Amino acid sequence: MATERVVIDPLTRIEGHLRIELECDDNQIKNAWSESTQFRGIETIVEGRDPRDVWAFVGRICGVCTGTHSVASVTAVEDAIGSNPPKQAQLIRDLVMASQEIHDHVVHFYHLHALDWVNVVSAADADPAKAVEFAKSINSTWKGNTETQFAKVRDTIRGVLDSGQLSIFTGGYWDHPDYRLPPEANLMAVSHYLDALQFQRSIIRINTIFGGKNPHPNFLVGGMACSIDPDKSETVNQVQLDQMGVWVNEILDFINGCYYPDALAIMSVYKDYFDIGASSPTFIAAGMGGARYEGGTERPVSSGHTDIKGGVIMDGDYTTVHPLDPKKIKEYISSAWYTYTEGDDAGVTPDVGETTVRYTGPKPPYDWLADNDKYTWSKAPRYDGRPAQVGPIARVLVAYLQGHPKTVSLLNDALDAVDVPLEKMNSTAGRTLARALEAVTTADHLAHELLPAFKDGLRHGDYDVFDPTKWEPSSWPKKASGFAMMEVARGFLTHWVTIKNGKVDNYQAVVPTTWLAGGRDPEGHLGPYEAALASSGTHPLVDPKQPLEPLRTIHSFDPCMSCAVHVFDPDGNIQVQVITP
Ligand code: NFE
Ligand code: MG
Repeated sequence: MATERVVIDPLTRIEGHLRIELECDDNQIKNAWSESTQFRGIETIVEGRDPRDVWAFVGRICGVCTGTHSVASVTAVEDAIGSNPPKQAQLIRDLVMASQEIHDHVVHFYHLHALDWVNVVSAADADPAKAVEFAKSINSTWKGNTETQFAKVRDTIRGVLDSGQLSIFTGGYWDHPDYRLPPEANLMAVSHYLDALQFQRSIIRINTIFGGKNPHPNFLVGGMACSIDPDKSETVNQVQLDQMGVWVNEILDFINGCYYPDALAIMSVYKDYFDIGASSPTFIAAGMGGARYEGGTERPVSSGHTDIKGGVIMDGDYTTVHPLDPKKIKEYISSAWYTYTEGDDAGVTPDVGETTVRYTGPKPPYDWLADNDKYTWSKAPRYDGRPAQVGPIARVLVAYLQGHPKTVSLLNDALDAVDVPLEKMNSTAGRTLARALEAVTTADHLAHELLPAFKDGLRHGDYDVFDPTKWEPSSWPKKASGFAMMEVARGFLTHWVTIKNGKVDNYQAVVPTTWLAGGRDPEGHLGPYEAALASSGTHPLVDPKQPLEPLRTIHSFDPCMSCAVHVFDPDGNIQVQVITP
């Protein structure tokens, strides 16, 4: 069979603009290109500005992982100027980041990824009583698992189908032959999809309390902008802390009783996806999810999971975790529309990174980008020359290999339940399962470590949330540089700042989705999205008009192109142009 070119553009149920070009043969993907078609350039916007303002600009890199870039920014600036935020301020940032991560994982699983596995149309045929039985059989303890609720959802779905307008479910590949769940499982999952809409709206109010609003909460170089005192009406006080306790309990109920059992059960049904979508076998994590990590290897972790260190799993060797050395990070642009003073095949470390745009692609509309060396706005970060996977899968593997008790016991149980070995976590199903598993450990950390530590500080009268000693630029050196390492929902995030005479001289963000969605490097290594689709040569694509299988694999990374880069056309020689749901 002749090689067939397939373009998926836009790939939807993600944040931002992603185009995937594929070459397929015999219903299998043989080559793939990950193309970010939107330029944003926020790194250049902050040059010349007051470093204390940068958090507000870079926070707008993304509305999905909202707040993460702001926390990375204030941390990098504090590293540069030598500011030390008080412990309570650090704990507030950790609470905000942990809530954000849980929120993000739930939105991803139910609203962005679940419909790759769950068939909404089939749910119309379900028996609500049997759906309750199904929920019990997978150990789902969620309060929404009632016959009344399931009947209501089923009737709503029937009504929507009868109307002929599928609303938020329009454009799904509902007659694709590879939807495998029974109607009752589909009904339960759609019901949980709707519950998750309420849940994510409710729990993120933790961030509105500490950050004043959400998305884009307020932050502050040297601490936090919210004052705290349990006894005052105008500050974060006891009433709000009690309310937060209620939301944290909701988080535990939903994650442990709904999200995790759903993800485990669904991935068990699609077990062959542990053999599909293996990607770059190097994994980077600065530590565990739900915690913030300061500075370099030489500096201690300020708070959070102090028992887990940053680490790198190299080249698929699951026996050793190497120390994480941020000096080994370089960004390449040989496949991206930028230029470097040293030449476009150079690798540049982010402390002296360059963001010089040079678009050399075709004038839109275009048919096919991959014939050009440069085909994306996303740079290609490499660790010691290697493409690397970041995100829940990297964090879970690094924590597991370092013996983090909760991760070890959960992952061992999960691997037993689906009956696959550890190495198979490098797969489409593995990434999805790891994200759910991490939601459990982060919820546990939030409820049982972070919130109690914060309240304990209050009990001892510790209301201090700001270090004023380095606020005035006159207290800074003439030239300073700093960086921050974080773990955010999609993975390993670093921000790098150079300050000269009180202004930002250079700013670089090396972002999880840039690690994952970047294209080829000068050595020809594929980026992780590309490798997941193309490196095996056997990734299925049964019907190019309904590219459900590559969608499952790309969604398993939880793409956010707005973060990654901080026009398309349906005509021409392409055999299939697909608009995805
Ligand atoms: Ni826009 Fe982000 C996260 C960051 S990802 S979502 O999580 O940083 O690349
Ligand atoms: Mg960048």
